[in-house]
Amino acid sequence: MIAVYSEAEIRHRPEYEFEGNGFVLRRHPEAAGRADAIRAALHSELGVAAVPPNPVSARDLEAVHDRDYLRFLEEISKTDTVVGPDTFALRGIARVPQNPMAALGYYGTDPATPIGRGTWEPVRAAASVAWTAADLVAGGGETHYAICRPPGHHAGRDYFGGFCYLNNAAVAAERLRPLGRVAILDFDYHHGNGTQDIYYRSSDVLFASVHIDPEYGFPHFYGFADETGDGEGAGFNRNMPLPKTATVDDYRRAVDEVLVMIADFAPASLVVSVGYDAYEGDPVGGLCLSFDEFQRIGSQIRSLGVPTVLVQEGGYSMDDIGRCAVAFVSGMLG
Ligand code: OKP
Ligand code: ZN
Repeated sequence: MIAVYSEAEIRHRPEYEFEGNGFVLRRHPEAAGRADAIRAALHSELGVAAVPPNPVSARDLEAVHDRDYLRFLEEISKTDTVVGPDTFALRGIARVPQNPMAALGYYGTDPATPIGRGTWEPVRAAASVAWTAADLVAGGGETHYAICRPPGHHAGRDYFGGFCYLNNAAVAAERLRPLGRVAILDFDYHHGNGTQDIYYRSSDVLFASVHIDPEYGFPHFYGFADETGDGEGAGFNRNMPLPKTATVDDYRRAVDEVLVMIADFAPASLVVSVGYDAYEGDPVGGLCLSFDEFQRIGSQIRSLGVPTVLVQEGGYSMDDIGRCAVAFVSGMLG
């Protein structure tokens, strides 16, 4: 296994997120050092070495994202002050404001996802990391780890939100798609609404996710069990929402079920949106998963026997994400 990691990722430094409960700003949990903590732990504990990415092309980004959205992100990232949406377009508003401060509320889903000078470079670096790891998997049929930061699974074709700007998992999936059917397994604590949305009408890319019940947790409006795909994609989307009180057995049952579905789908390759925020000690999520449970999930995924790109999403315990990653990867390596 090779880890792909870019030193540019650390230059994304969101300072605050808006918390509705209390109407206050609080310290942003998507800490700059997250990816490097994972890189360092994988290297020192498991001897997994990290390589830098090759830059993702505009064409490969446009396979996932809307061109105007990409242009908007790149331009607004040049701003000197940190900016974010404060007025949101609801229910299918079609007109994109000319004023970039207003357009933020068209393209953004929440005030937890700030943009400032230098956002574009690290965000693009994370997409490059995902693309490069997928390229290595495509070339060698092995499993590799894209240590992406910021995460990507809440970003859609033309929107950012939930700490995400570009959908790294979809960038990886697009690199693998020409080789045959792609399954995406998302076990981040939060539902991967952006990834679901990108592939909702596709039958050659299966999206399956285990996550907190959206009634209780972000992204609130997506991730319910009755979202099963649309048109040609009907039957190729699977959501397993779990209550906050879910036990390890509940979690295992949900994972078992999506793994059966993925095995039946017989994908040529697999993308895993890896989140460590269902870890019992996570400050943002915090479900019931221990280190051992991450290892177990890793070995279950390994037993699918499919070449896999691991794409980093959430996980916010700076004390423990390294250990979560080591446990998960030791399961993946067998
Ligand atoms: C990103 B990933 C604050 C709500 C905003 C956003 C969570 C984004 C998680 N009350 N929370 O899936 O780990
Ligand atoms: Zn998450």
